[in-house]
Amino acid sequence: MSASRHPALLSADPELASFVAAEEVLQAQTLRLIPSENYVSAAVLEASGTVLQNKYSEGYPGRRYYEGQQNIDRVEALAIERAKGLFGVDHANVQPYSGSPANLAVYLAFAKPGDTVMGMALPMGGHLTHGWGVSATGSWFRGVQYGVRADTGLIDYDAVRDLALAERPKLIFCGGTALPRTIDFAAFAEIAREAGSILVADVAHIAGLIAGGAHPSPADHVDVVSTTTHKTLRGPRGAMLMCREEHAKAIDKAVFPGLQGGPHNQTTAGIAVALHEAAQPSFTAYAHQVVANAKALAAALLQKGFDLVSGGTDNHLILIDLTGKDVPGKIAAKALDRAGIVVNYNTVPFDPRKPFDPSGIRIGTPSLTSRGLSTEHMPLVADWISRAVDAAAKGDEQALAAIRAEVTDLMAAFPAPGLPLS
Ligand code: DSN
Repeated sequence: MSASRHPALLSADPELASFVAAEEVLQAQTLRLIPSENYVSAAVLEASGTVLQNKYSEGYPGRRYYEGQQNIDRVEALAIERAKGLFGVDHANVQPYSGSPANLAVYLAFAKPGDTVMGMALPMGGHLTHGWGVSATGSWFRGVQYGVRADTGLIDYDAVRDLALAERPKLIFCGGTALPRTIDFAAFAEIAREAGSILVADVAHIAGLIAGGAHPSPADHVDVVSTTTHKTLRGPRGAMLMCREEHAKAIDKAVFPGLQGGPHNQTTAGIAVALHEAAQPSFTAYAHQVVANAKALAAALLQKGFDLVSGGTDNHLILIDLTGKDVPGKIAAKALDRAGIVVNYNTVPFDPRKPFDPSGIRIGTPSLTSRGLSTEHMPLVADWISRAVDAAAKGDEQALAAIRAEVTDLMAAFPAPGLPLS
């Protein structure tokens, strides 16, 4: 960070400013492969740090509990209209603070404590808030969970249907955090209809791909679409709930006053900008490039002898099963970090190891695609990952340092959106 980038911060709080500056350098110099992260544009960054921060706005546009909302109403209404247009939905609520509160609002709208709810098990690729035991959603509700087939790593829709018909859950969640394959929303809709359940598509990971036409849309199939705004969608840290008109009141009431207080207006503004950006042809190209890069990276990793859950990817995400490499996920992830490649360790389906020390690593291509890397670079990325995992097995810190130098070199040629340094 230069003094001119955040001069007021630098002068008021040099210590904190130095942490931000260090993070800017880290984000510029490293190859960021965490599939739920991205780089927002300078415009999104600016919109997220405005005087909109100074307002309290409990309520909704035109129906607030505070005066002085002339401009805030316009900001929120714009974000809502853009969300509806981009995702083809009747209604959008842009106030959820993030993905977990958004999902909790769905429970509040449609279920009572103790009701049965159904989602994908966390170790199979689901999300905590889909009824997993350690989450409030799994202790206040009775969570029943589906998974993937051991032989294919794919969702077994017949098993999902059998479980849904046996349990008749109030809510069924589809989507998750470690799913490398296309979600068949129509199949889930048929199952939910038979079981009499409300169907929720949690598309947090793939919202940008949906917006860009690189993944089928759930809009015509599900009751509620829940998404964060900061992953492939490339907005600020926030969330949205979208639904058909018939559910609009229940959703709005659940978000406010059911669960939250005043919306974070500065975030709403950043979401509005991100939605505008996501409606441009360049974003369609971006979304397709994310998938093309992930497929090319998966192919290159397979060539290097890696075992990938489900054998590859249809989207932005790849789940590497390191069982055959004799390097567990956490050791590999930490070695990759030292090599300048940022990933997260992750459970793989039927993982014999514990979640805090699992067998896999999860990677994805949203961030590197935002920097302009393309399919031609993916063999090199796979080579770095392979060399780093080998180095981790041997404890070869010199090899990791050599990879880090190569990574820093390449990243310098691909400036990151929103960052001054590269
Ligand atoms: N933490 C998010 C992810 O990394 O996928 C899910 O909430």
